[in-house]
Amino acid sequence: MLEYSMLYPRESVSRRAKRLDGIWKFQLDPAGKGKAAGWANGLPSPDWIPVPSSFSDLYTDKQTREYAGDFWYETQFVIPADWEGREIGVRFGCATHRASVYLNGRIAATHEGGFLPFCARITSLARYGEENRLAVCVNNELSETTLPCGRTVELAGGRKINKPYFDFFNYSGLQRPVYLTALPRESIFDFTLCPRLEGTDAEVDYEIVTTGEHPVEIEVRDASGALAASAKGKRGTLHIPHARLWRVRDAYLYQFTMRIAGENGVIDEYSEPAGIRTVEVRGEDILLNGEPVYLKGFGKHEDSDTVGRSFSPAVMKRDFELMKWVGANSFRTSHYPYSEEILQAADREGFLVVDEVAAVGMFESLMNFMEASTGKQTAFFEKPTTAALLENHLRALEELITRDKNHASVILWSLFNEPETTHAAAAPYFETVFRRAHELDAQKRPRTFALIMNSLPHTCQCYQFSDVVSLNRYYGWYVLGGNEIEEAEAAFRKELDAWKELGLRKPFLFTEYGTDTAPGIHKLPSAMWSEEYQLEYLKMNHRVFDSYPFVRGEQVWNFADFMTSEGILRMDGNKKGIFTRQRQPKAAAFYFKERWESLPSGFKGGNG
Ligand code: BDP
Repeated sequence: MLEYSMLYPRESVSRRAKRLDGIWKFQLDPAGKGKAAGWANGLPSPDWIPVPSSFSDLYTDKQTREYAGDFWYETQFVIPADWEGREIGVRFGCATHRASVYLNGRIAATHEGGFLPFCARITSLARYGEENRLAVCVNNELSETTLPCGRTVELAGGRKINKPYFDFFNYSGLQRPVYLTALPRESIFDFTLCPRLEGTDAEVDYEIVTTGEHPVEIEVRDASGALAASAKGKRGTLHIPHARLWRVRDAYLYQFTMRIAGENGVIDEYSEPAGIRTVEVRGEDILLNGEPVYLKGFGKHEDSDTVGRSFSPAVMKRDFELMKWVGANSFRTSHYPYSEEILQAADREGFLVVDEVAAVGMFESLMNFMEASTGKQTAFFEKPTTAALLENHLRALEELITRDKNHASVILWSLFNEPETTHAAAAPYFETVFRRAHELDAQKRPRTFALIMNSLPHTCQCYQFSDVVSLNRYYGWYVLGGNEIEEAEAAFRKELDAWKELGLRKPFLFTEYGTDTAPGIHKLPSAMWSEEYQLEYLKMNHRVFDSYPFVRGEQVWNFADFMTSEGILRMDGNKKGIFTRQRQPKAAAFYFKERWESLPSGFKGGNG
């Protein structure tokens, strides 16, 4: 079990959660001397910065934008006097990629991994009724033992630069909201919901973990506030007669409220909205509430102009509006766990989420998107560093599943993106990660990973672990592009025929396919990079998908154009968006709208 609670910071009769977001102090620490020099007691010559934000695109000089190393944040706040006696914490939505947190000059917490929340418990370091100084040393270096993978190299002049093994800009910093929290000494630490359907009723098995021994009760209210079920005890089953289910694009949420009851009233109360649904894979079907669904949607990024990877409620809203407009029903959180607020929105909107851990770049290459199709192999899981990587991977998985396990929207865990799978040494690594996901998830959701172009039926040593086989394929772009598109189609069909031959009886999902497309470039006849070629390519891909009944979903790469490292294959970032980075449609968006809105409701047995 994790040493801090992953529950979302919500206020209640017994809980306080105060946003610390705003303008903080900020200073780069290229020599890495801040810790020894006591910067935790006050930054020597700080700039100012908004929190949350990604620092890179705020600055005009290249060295800051591309900065790799330690960098510091500082802020001050008063902890109310009457909070004394409670458990006080500073809860970070994320710190990319690792952080050391100090309160009043003393270390309060460290955390590894840049896309999941953690809480620095500061009860004993806090000064009550006074100002407190919070300092955070963040580090954004990449390595082969931490997630996501890459390298950090030192140039001759001593400057460090990052070399990501992944195709998105290494935005970093305090990119999500930060809260000051106060909880009662005895509190609700975690809870797990596991729904089953019995005819028109729902049975929801639950478990509540608290930090004490007082009795616990739970109640469920429907959207009108009426009591739908209640139970006593730390574990049990809630019986909800005639339950209204959570469905694709027709979400219904109940409010689950847990209480620790004391001799003198409520000790702690925590409430969370949650949907009731089941999910399972049976044969080639992905079943939601027992009915097959066909996934229509996107691989996405948390990425937009100026704010980089920082959580922006406005961008989130726009993205959901666009996804609804285009007729999508799903997305993958490529290539890292997204902000919790995005999953909460998916719950409300009825979107299906493929929830991905930040296990990307486990293929040693600065251009894996190119090199994978050349058949390059990198024996990534046979290194002296593999054991340390696995440990970090398992820890990130535990944090992810603990954070996201109660979201109805999360239907599939994605445990890697495009790892090396062609060496036998990958298999034990995969087996451990896949097994752990099942152990951690009470709902036993299906698991998958996105297969890179060289992970083929006859070369991949790991597809057998997946409950859903997810393919990232670029026939007609990285392979046989442009004027060779007929050859691309033939090669694509040949690969799918080979998968069919294996007779896996599992659903297949396309988690990536796409072409870089410069918005506004029109060509008759089409040429690669034009809006016309994007359409031609998509139509070819869909023709192929539609002729294989085991293909149960299409998530095009990417929802929107996004920023990457600079390089000869990227012009102001990756241009595979169906929307531009400013969230306006390319021609392909109108084509998707037509296709997705007109796929018959029983498409491939589905109702999505
Ligand atoms: C795949 C990666 C993705 C890239 C994409 C591309 O999974 O992150 O952005 O291809 O090349 O290699 O556009």
